Amino acid sequence: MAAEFDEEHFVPALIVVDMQEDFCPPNGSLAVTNGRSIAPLINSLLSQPGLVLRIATQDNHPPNHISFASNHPPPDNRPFESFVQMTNPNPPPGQEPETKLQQLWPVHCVQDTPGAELIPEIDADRFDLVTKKGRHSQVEMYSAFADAFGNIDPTVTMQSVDVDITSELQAKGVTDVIVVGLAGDYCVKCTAIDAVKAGFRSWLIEEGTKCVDPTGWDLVKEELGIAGVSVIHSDDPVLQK
Ligand code: VGL
Ligand code: ZN
Repeated sequence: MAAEFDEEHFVPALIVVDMQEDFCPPNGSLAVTNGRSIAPLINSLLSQPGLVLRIATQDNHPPNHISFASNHPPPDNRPFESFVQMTNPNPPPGQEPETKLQQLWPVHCVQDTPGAELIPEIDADRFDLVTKKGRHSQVEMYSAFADAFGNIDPTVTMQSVDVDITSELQAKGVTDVIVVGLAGDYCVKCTAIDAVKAGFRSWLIEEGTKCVDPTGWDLVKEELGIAGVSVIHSDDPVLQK
């Protein structure tokens, strides 16, 4: 069930996902077409007075990250095409570690490199909180709520993320999370879905994102709807509150 607007209980936060140089033209190693073009809309959202928390996420990988195609031997090292198996290094107590297929990417957002920086077009001064994710070499982390295995408290054992954003949102009494940024079919999608899992109403602004593969967006929207995320336009009444 998609989120419905509840004016009586509406405490919104904005999450701006991965607006980083490596995801933007002209020089990003994993540039999303027109990625930079959504910055003005994001800045106008950031200036909305009703938000109680404005969060930025940053992909922040070590050089030996499992998602980099170049860290694997041929023939399984083709960015965008190859997959490798990864194993949950932090399985729940008493359970066998789960395995998953990991899609491979060009090297991107390496810790302490220019490609990992937020793009200067975004009004970063407005963020209350910036969180870095994907810091564990053996695990993918598309959303800042949880890694690919759904581990939601990775701060202690996995070094996957530096801030527990669920706790931060709860501490401010947030009911609704509005999600924008890059890329619509990966980190934005997973952030919006994990926000539902974490107990928030979740809204994804269609004009506030761009996809690695724009031709797949309709399918992604179906997936989002099934997961309980509401995909809205930037003129939606929810955003005027
Ligand atoms: C992302 C692929 C790999 C994203 C991050 O920000 O959507 N995509 N790492
Ligand atoms: Zn990444």
